[in-house]
Amino acid sequence: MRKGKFITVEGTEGAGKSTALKFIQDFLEQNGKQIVLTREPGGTPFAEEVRNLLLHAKTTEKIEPETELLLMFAGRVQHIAQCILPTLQTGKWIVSDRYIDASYAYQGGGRGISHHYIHKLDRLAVGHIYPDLTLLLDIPADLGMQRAEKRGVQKDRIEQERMDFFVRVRQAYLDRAKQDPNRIKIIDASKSLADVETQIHQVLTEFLVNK
Ligand code: T5A
Repeated sequence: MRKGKFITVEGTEGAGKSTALKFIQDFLEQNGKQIVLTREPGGTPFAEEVRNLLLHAKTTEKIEPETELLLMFAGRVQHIAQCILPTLQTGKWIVSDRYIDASYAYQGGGRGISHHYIHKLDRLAVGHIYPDLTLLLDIPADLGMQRAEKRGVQKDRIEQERMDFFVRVRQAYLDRAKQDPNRIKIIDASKSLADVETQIHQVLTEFLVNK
């Protein structure tokens, strides 16, 4: 049985997830919640190895979109079984940097895999382990990339995609938010950090009142 709540944070590259996660953790802890921060791909030792393969594979061989998708789901199954469910059962809250919506956005919108294909895997591998709340940090793809590039960190395999890939990813995220507005709350991440934090504060406050 799930006693804790499950929150995910999503967005295109450079939307400010890492920055927002710290704010979310602090806010929830100040409100008496015990938080476990995790991420996808990754979140368990084995799933982190899958992440490494996905983002930093040494081969120059073309990685098929379906291979990428299935690896995302392989790591997710491990993450759910070894981290998410056991944590929620203890009453702690999970805050995950990305989860299922990223597969629809990146492998669906970005890579062009059909919704039907992803949905089938979703039903099989994720089932009812859906987040209670998702914060979608929305930012135009070019602005997100500018911010990400400012950090001066070397790009991983997916970050090296062309701009039109990230434009499609963003659109797929927005489409999902439209389909599930009760769960997915859009945060305008193009605004200043203070403004973004105000928006997140508002969404979390409402969530705590209504949960
Ligand atoms: N993936 C993942 C899939 O393809 N399918 C899947 O199913 C899943 C689960 C994972 C990759 O895997 C893909 C998606 C990704 O490509 P990741 O670890 O989530 O990668 O990393 P990224 O998306 O690459 O996240 P980044 O670390 O690049 O971006 P963040 O965390 O969104 O951005 P952040 O917080 O580092 O901010 C970027 C810069 O902007 C500044 C920050 O200080 C920082 O310098 N900033 C702001 N500047 C001005 N105003 C604001 N409001 C700002 N907020 C932050």
